[in-house]
Amino acid sequence: MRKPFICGNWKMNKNVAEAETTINDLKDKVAGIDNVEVGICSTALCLTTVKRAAAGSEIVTGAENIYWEDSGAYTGEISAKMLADSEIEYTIIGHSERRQLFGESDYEVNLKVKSALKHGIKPIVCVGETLAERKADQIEAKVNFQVDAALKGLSEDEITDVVIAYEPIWAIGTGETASAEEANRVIALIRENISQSYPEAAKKVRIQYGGSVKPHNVEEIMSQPEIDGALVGGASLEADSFAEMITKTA
Ligand code: G2H
Repeated sequence: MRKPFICGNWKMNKNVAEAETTINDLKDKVAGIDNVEVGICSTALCLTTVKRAAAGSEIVTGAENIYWEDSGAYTGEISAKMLADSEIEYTIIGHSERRQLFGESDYEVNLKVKSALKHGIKPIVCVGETLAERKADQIEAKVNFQVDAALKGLSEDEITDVVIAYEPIWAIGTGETASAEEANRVIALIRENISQSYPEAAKKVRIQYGGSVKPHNVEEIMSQPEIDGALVGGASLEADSFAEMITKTA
C-alpha cells in the first residue's frame, strides 16, 4: 500500500555539469521501474538542472533545506514557494547535519514543514538519536519527541504527505548501520506514536531508514515490513550504485 521511496541526498556535492551527467545516467538505468519512487535531493544551485535532466523519467526532485518565509530579506535562503514555482516535489527538513552544524531547532523544523506543505512540497523530515542517547536507552523518547515537534499543528491529511527518515546520527556517513531489525523496530515505534493521534495517517505515512545504506545492505533493509524506503547519501552520488539499490528494491 505504501510505495517504497528511495531518495538520494547529494548533500554539498556535485557541480551543475556533474549533476546533469549523473541524472542522465540514472534515468537510463532506472527506466521502466514503476514500483519504487526514485528521488534526488540536490543543492539549490543544481535543482533546476536536476529537474530538467529528469524530464521524461519518473525521477522526482527535492531540495535539501528551505526557509519558512515565502520571500523577503533572508539572505542566502530559498523558500518552499520558490521550489513550487520550479515544480520541485520534495524537500529534506531537519537533517541531522543541519541540526548539529547549523543549530536548527525542532521549532524551526515545524515551521519549515508547515511552509513546505502550504506550497504542496512534500517534506522528508529527518529524526534520529545520537550514540550517547542510544547508550542511555533514549532512542524512543528522542525520535518521538522530534516527530511530535515536526508534525505539531498539522491536519491528518497533511501528515499523509510527510515522509519521515529515521537516521541514527551515529550511522551517518560512518559505514555503521543500525541492523535492519533494529531500524525496523524503531520505525514501528514511530508509526505507533503517530497512530495514537492520527490513526489513518499513520497507515499511509512513509518512513524511510537512512545512514550508510549501500548496494550490499539495501535488500536486507528494504525487506523489513515497516521500512518504506531509504534516504541515501554517499551511495547516491554514483548513478551505478544508486541504480543498483533501486533495482534491488524494485
Ligand atoms: C545520512 C545519509 C543520507 P549516508 O545522512 O541522508 O547519508 O548514506 O552517506 O550515511
